[in-house]
Amino acid sequence: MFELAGKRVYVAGHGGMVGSAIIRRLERENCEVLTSDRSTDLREQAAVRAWFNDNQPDAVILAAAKVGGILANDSFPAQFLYDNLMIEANVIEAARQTAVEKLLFLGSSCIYPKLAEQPIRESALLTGPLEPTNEWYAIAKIAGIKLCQSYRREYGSDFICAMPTNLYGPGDNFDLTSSHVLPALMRKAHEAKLAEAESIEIWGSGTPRREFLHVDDLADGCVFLFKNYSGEEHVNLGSGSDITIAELAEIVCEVVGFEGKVTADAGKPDGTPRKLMSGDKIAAMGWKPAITLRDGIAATYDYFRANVATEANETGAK
Ligand code: GFB
Repeated sequence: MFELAGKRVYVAGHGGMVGSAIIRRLERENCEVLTSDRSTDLREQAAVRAWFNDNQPDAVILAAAKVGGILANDSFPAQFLYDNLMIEANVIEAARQTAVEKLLFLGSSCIYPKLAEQPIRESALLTGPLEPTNEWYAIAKIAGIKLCQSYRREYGSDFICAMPTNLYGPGDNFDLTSSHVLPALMRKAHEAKLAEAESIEIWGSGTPRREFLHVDDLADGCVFLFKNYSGEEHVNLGSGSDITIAELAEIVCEVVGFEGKVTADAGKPDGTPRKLMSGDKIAAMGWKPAITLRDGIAATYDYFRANVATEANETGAK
């Protein structure tokens, strides 16, 4: 439905894990990719308007966001709400003002009620209370969906929304205080292996279930939707299966080669008990993910070792 070839496509958030994966994927589309540098603060309306007026993109993929794991979400509620509201409002409005032909907004599976029926269908949005640890981020993302829907209704803008599940892959944040679970466990297992430690600690009980999608699959799904979907309802983008955090820790330890124990820190939050999304809607359109969790974790570990694990870590190994 939408031809990307020959188009000027602005990827907002190109420096992040998602934005950089989308740029890698767009290399196969024969389009011109535009990015903005740090001098354009997407939270500042005037700066965003000026960038759009100067660059006149035909299409926009809005992957810029303040993101983080459960602790970061819980610790910085104002930043997660304000930054994300401002980024999405500024980019979406500037896209309308400059007559952008198509825009894709990226949300998050945390928009759904904490106790939503599983697997979670798109229609579960706004049917129940949110998970408290990330309701600030969730409300900002729900506002982004509603902006796209309202612009579609009022202005006829072809703005669509994708809801990714928990993502991981190259370019992820491996900082133990602000990251999501998968990169955190990878770093813990890697450092424990080097230090010949007896155990690593996971947060919470280890029983929550999460669905993980490799960011290259996410990027492929986004480009698929960009080309093939035009509708008001957001579309889930996931892998279709979930595992417990304890099971995830086991796989990560196997891939990393850490053979010690995994212990649980019950003082840390579990968050939502389960978050498996239904992928029926995008599957019916003809898209499915390609990267298995184990392969994706192995590839991410290669990335971690090459780009994140410091020389000091490696030479510290016995
Ligand atoms: O990935 P994560 O931080 O985010 O945590 P959420 C997932 C689960 O892993 C929680 C547990 O039950 C954590 O308690 N966990 C165990 C750990 N060990 C660790 C660890 O070392 N680090 C981290 N970070 N978790 C986020 C939301 O929720 O998901 C965001 O806060 C966003 O808003 C994102 O939606 C996709 O899945 O709980």
